Amino acid sequence: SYVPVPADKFSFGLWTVGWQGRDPFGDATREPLDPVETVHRLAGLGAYGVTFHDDDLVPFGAPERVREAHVARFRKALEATGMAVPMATTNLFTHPVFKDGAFTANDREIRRFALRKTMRNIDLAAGLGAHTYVAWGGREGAESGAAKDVRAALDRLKEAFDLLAEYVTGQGYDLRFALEPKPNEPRGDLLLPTVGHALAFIGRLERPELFGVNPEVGHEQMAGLNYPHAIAQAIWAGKLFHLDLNGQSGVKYDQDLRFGAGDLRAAFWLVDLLEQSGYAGPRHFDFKPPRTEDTAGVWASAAGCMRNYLVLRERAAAFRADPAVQEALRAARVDELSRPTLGPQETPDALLADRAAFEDFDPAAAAERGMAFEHLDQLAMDHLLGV
Ligand code: 3MF
Ligand code: MG
Ligand code: MG
Ligand code: MG
Repeated sequence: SYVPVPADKFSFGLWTVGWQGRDPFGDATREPLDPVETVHRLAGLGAYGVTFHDDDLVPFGAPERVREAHVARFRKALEATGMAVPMATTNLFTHPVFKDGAFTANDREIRRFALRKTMRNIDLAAGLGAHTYVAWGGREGAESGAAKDVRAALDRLKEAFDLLAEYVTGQGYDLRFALEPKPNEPRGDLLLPTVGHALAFIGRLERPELFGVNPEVGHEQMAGLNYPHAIAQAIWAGKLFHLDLNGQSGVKYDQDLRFGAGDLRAAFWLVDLLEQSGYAGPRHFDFKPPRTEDTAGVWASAAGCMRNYLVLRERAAAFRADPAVQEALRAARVDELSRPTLGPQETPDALLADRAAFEDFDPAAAAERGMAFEHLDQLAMDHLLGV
């Protein structure tokens, strides 16, 4: 059966099921959703956690007393359902003040406001037990060339994250940051457009150990990139702190389809990778139930995200357990790649002295050996299709 349980570690953003369907061409098609109802509904569906932007929980600019009341209701719902808050994040993109970005806005006052808004929600996140703080750039980017000095913007981005890391450390919070790359939308070009850009940026921060990535399926695919490969490199670098699961059909606008929709084969390889890698973090959905859906459709869409993950998890496990697959993997020499290319302590001189590696090596004969990848991939396809 594909019934999710909290041990599966599925989580959802309040803004996902709460999306009212407003897009650049049309108004909202659904009423606002009360975060308290969301917590209860998601718990009923078998999720373990819920995540939020500050403004998802408390309307922007609400006075302190109102803020406290919203947080108290939310906390009560968490306690009543046993739902966790594994992650929180800041909305630095909806209010018009952020029209030119937040940490990299040209306007210095806006940058300082953005930092304070973030620190305020970090306090709340830590208080609710979150261990990950996600930072998606939102509107950090540009539409035109001279308007944004990208090198200065990266200096300011580093300055912001160094400050936030110092703050979290000083407060003694058990919280790490996960940067979320995205190539474009809402700006024409965004800073830190891919997982690779984000990993390179993290290496320049003062406390890189506090920073990892939060890659989103659709964001990498919008750039035509291979999401499982991005996740594999993030894992390899020890930087997969969190992730955003959803669906996307190729290079186009950010679709945020439910997980499993769009590129199904990428979803299969992703689940295969996550389950094999020992990734123990949340399986977090950042999707949007299409604006065609009513309330029932919203919850059907959320349930579909989890169901598809569980189906794919089962299919991937069956693929790995199949003796025909294991034989095909050997025929494809996949295991050979795990063997170091050099012998233990082999020096450049030792490699130069090895005639088998070059002088006596027959490239033509090696080139003739087929790789048998097609047979292997067809077995994967059969497992994925359940035949
Ligand atoms: C935008 C996103 C964001 C981020 C979120 C940080 C609104 O395309 O993916 O969702 O995920 O702001 O968690
Ligand atoms: Mg997104
Ligand atoms: Mg998206
Ligand atoms: Mg996202």
